[in-house]
Amino acid sequence: MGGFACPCGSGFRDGPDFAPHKGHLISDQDFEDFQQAQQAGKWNVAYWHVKATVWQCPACSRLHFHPNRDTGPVPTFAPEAEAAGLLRSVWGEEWKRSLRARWEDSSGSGNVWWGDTGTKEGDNGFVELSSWEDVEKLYYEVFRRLSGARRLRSALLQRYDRVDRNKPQNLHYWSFESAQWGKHLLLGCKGCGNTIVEAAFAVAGVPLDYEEVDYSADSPTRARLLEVNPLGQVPALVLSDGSVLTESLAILQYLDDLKPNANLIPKGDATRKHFYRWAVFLVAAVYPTFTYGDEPEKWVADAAGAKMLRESTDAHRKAAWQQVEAAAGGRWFLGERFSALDLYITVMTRWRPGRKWFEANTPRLVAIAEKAAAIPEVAAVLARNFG
Ligand SMILES: N[C@@H](CCC(=O)N[C@@H](CS)C(=O)NCC(=O)O)C(=O)O
Repeated sequence: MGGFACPCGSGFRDGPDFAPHKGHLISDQDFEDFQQAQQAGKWNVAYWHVKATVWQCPACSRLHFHPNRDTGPVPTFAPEAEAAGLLRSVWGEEWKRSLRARWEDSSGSGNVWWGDTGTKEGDNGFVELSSWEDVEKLYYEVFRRLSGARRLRSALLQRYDRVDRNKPQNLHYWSFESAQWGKHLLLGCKGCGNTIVEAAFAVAGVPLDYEEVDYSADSPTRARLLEVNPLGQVPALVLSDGSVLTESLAILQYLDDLKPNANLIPKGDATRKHFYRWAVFLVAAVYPTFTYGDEPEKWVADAAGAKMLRESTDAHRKAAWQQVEAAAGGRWFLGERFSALDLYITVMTRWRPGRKWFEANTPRLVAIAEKAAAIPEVAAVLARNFG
């Protein structure tokens, strides 16, 4: 939709983004379908329920009603009384705005925009800039002002570097939904795999509620754990919408999506593939040695078989750790950069076969674990779990 010729004689444009003279109508009969699709994150389906897009002529307040599924002529409705601003947000000036900033190394240009990009009054803006420092400075200035006043919906700072002009680095991302972080609930048991997740949330600065459960067969909290994770394992994370995430790596990936700047998972460089290789190795090769070795009698009927299973999983674990040791890059597992792998190592080297064995056989992993344990946020989590 480009421009409108209003019967009043004036013309106006469809845009710009978040124009205060543009709105959407949904039939009450479709409203719950719309909400349901939205909550499921199916934005295309949700938009399908928008019955019409409506524009209000800024000169005469006439409404131009454009049914979304009908290409016929646009009906217009003239008000009988003063009717300016009908399509503005119900929150008035307090509406939650988007903030976006982008910079392109190749063209040496960038811009920052927030709110209604076409309106100069109020806290809205579109500013073109010719230095990266200015883009970054203005972005954070507006970010602090709008988020402080609770008038921000989402914010994104992107830089298109010369290496890959089409793929921006997302340098800062924030959303209103992810700001409601207090609602994450982690089910875990002291010193178990949830410690890795707790440490990652602490490093990312995302608050976490915690519920202690015991996964053993006769425990009074097992029923509660099974309700959340039918596999009976921790960590299990309950999100604010009630949905559940299990599997430590899936949880870390989710957290990394929420807080990309926490640098838990490398993005856009060569270490990313090594991160995934060794993270999956830890959860798929090392972790199961505990699943089948912790209580071998769960898996094998006779005592001799159970003893053998315990011994063979212990031996297999040691061999797997030697491979991890051989691949350790230096300061951190991936070399110069910290990642969530260092948190896995920090926690898992506190499990069997015990610290002494790790010190004797995997000194590089122990050094990484000690360095990570000195990060104050990690230290607090370790003290709670192993102290
Ligand atoms: N692949 C899972 C493994 C989780 C796991 O094995 N957790 C242990 C505690 S550290 C557990 O719940 N064990 C009880 C069981 O497997 O029944 C992950 O990465 O989160």
